[in-house]
Amino acid sequence: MKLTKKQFKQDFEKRLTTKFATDVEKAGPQETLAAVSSVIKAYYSKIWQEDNEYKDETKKKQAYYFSIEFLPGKMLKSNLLNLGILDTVRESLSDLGIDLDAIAQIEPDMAIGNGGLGRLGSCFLDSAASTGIPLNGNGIRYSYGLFKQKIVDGYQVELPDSWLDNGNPWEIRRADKAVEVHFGGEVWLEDDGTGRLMPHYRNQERVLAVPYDTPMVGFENTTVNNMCLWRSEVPKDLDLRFQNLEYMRQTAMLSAELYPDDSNYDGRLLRLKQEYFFVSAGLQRVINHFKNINKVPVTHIADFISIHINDTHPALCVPEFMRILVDEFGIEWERAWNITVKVMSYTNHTILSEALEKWPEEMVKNLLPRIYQIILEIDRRRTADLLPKVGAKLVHSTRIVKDGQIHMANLAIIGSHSTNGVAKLHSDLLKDVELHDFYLIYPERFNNKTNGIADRRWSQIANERLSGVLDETIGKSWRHNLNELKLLEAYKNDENTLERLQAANFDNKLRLAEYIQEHNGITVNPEAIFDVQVKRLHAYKRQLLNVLHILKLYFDIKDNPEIEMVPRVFIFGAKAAPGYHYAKSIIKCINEIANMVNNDKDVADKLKVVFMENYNVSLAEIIIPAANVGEQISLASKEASGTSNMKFMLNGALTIGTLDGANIEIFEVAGKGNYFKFGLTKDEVYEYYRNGNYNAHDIYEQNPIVHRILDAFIDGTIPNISAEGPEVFDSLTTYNDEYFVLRDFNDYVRAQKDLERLYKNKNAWAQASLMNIANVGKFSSDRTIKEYADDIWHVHEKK
Ligand code: 26W
Repeated sequence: MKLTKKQFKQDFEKRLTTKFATDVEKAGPQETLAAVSSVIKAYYSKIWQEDNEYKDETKKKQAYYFSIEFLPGKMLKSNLLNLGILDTVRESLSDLGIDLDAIAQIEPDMAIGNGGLGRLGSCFLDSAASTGIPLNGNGIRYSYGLFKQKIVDGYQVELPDSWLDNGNPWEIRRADKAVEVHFGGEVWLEDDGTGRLMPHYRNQERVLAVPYDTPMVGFENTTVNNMCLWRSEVPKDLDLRFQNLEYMRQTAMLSAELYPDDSNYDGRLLRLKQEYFFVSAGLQRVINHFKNINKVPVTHIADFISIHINDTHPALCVPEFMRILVDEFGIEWERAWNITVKVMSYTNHTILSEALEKWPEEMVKNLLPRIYQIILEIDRRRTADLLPKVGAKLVHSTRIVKDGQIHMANLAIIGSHSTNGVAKLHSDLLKDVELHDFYLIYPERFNNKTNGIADRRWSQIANERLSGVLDETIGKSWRHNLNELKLLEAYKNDENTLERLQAANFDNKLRLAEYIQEHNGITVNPEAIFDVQVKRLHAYKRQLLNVLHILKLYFDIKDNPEIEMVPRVFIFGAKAAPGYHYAKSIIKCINEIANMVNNDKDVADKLKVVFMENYNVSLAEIIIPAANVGEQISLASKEASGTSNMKFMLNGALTIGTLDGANIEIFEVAGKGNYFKFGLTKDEVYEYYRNGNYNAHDIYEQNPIVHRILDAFIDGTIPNISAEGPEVFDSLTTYNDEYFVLRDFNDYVRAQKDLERLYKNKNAWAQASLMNIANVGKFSSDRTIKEYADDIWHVHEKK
């Protein structure tokens, strides 16, 4: 949009008066932020309204991304950038003595997700809007987002994230579009007089679902899509029988809290309730909208909408859509089923069995009696249909209802026309191993969609220094099309460019060093290698492998304080699920090792270990641009894709990583010599599983370096871990090291040495860094979302 400084200042000052009865001089930072946000909202609202009209008039097909998590982070700068007014607004505010970045910093992170899954959803919504693809989000407006992490005595402590305290300037509450969602009670079927069985209900609990719309503003275009988040409330005309405090509390609780676990299936009733709540409300709204806009029968709905099931949490979309078609529109079962399968598609994000959702039949039956009947009927018909075609064995292994449980992944695969993994390796594993039986039955449904990132946030917003250098070197086309970064390759031997790229990184390191000084009280040397591992804490991600390597370096120094070593700063950011005891123990160990290393005179500034509290999207925006090295060291086959790996690459960090998830594709395009690969391959891992011949204790006994490092956990070398040390030690020895940390240790150390060697050669390192940036184009989520739109949803870009 076009905006002059004069206009903005006028709008801003007026808003301070009309909304807050104050002025530039007297306004506090919260008021300033609120007034700026409110002005910006007015700017995009017009575009939003027009785009909605365009969508309604053209009736073009739209896709809906159902996800129990989103992780957008802060919105102010992203909205400014996308509207094309970031510089104008920054300068205008500066004229008024206001620092935009300081104001932007106090906006709370919208943290209604845990990690990769939610962040991917937000990258997709950003990219869809930016490429003109009609894709809308559907989720839950949790009053409390992901907990705030505090480190106390080295331990993680969880504090509530009440992000709505100062209101949310971006959202619009749409009370007129509220719908009801029903739970429990009894259901029975009666002939409606025409021979059709219709459901009748008694004693159902009613919950009001109120949508809050947050605009997803496209990058310098006219598209504004919607992220619809549902809040649970008590219906105003509540049946007296339910008019009690406990019920009211429960109803309000539905959208109160995000489940802070992204690794383990949690079979709690409230979670199942949340899943049905946003699925039912979302589908009702989508179908209501379809009815209002299109004057065609609902049997044509597959030509107008597409529903995406992001992991299994929204898998109830399948039976709920069937319920609406069959019960509410009176569509015959087989026909309804064909429509449902056409409309639905599903993404799998993990092969970890402990994360696979299954719900006890009794629970589903009691909470969602009609949905339960429909699931049984789907399962019954499918079994009858397939038995003669594929045989009992395959039918049984892929059944939805089995052993008293409802298998949500099975429901999602069977009830949709597309199942995809999130990186090549992961999708292959789904076909060949994890979902092989499904693949045999429905081969045409399986496909890969390698993840991507909203590159504008991770470069243009998070790394303005680098962005500036890129503009000066290759022009600005890369800001619209990340593939244009390829132009940078021509400067691989241009010393001036290499120097300026490194200088940008150095400035970001200074910024991070300052942050670390302020928040951790640790002085770090900006000349050191900034070696970063930021992601949720999970055993399979192997933060522990990183830790063992740090201890190796530490002992190298202790043995020989004069040893030559490129100084390193190891930086961690990680939240552990509150109930994940082992992960919390690792955090404690990291913090105690940090204390030990950072305060050891022998170490001087050769080694620093920093655990950064409360890792979230905003912190990532400070850390990643300052990294030299990104650690992507999960056990091969376990990390479905990873997406921070792509953010590091975009920011010019080199990856040290295993052949897992999207690392493989990153290595492919980064080119030899520009990354550090180590460790078992997925085939070697599976070979160990087949043979059962991995023996971690042998490694401990036979490798003196490993022996000494592990002993440090139990012999008092590392202080203050009398409970956690033995736990970690035992996990690696007695319990045979589930994620092959010891098996990969030697090769990891080797790769780390290669890395150090390259870093000593400033020019060669800068070249490798440049090659990472130049080849990151594939990992823009603009590319990913186009693939979903073309191959799965069949929705089209606005021209
Ligand atoms: C039921 C609890 C639960 C909650 C969330 C189980 C599993 C999940 C997610 C599937 C976990 C997740 O976030 N997976 C990550 O998804 C990213 C986006 O595709 C990938 O990049 C990560 O590799 C994958 O771990």
